Amino acid sequence: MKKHVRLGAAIMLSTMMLVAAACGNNANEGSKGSKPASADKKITLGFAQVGAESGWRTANTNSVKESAAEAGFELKFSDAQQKQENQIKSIRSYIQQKVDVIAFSPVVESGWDTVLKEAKEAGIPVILTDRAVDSKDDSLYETFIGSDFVEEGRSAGKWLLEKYKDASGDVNIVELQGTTGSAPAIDRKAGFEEIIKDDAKLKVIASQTGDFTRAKGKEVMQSFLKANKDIDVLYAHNDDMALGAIQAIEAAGLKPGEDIIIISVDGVKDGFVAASEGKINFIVECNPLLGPQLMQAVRDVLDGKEIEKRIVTEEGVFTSEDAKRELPNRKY
Ligand code: GYE
Repeated sequence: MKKHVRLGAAIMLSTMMLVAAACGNNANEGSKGSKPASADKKITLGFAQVGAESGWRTANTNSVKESAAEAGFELKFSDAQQKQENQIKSIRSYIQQKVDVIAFSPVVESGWDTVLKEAKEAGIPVILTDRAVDSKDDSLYETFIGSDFVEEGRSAGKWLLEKYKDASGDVNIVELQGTTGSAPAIDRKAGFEEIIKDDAKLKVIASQTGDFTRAKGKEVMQSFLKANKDIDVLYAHNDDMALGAIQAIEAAGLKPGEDIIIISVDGVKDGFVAASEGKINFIVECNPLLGPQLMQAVRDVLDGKEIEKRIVTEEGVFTSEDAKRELPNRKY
């Protein structure tokens, strides 16, 4: 007993010493360093969002707005309705308004150099969130915060490869691509193809864009079903398109998740509901909650700190069973 008391006291003492040492360090830092630049004035952040095309996007917008408010930043927010020209207009207006930092999620990969150069000449740092640009000159932006979409496509492909490894005969796959020319559509397609090419019986028999929306997902799936008698698998680049497709599959008298195996990407709440009902078989998560990392990056850039050119978000994968367990915890 006594021994325990003594041990406890020793632990407490060393903890106190550690805490004191840590406090001492902070105090030292405080006295020698000056206040960070970002603490001097109210920071204005201009954020040019893609649109409101999906559950993922809504969660992403909320995360940006909430985190900006928490950080005490003034947020200027615009919704480009999935049109590049609208995003370019917003970025130009942020340059004119002399915001401190511009952040945006580029709707497509190409065609940004001119406006990015304008921001650079105006001395306004740019942060990319969620989607990448294909600019050769990476001095045009400070960092790109977002998921590894190629890896997401690979995860989808790996699950399918494993599922059909002992099957005989062709596996006919239809693919609903995201917005044409967008980083997630290009990369999720490429990652998936890279994996499934190892098994000749896995065949993509039709692939078309559904623009990341439910309405388009439904419409394109209807045409896939009309044109193809024997669809085994649907690979949808996001949950919303998968959810639209599920309506088309059910309307055609088929059972989603059984007659047609469904894989999607994102992991928003509605996707999880469908997965827990067995209608989606596999979801690759893509985390939309980028707000906190973005606000940190804004501060770091303004404080002149070194910042990684690429900040990758962490995410997981979920089967129908996992989705059932995880559903009560999904916040978005
Ligand atoms: O997967 C999709 C959204 O860029 C990662 O955009 C994002 C994608 C997301 O519309 O649902």
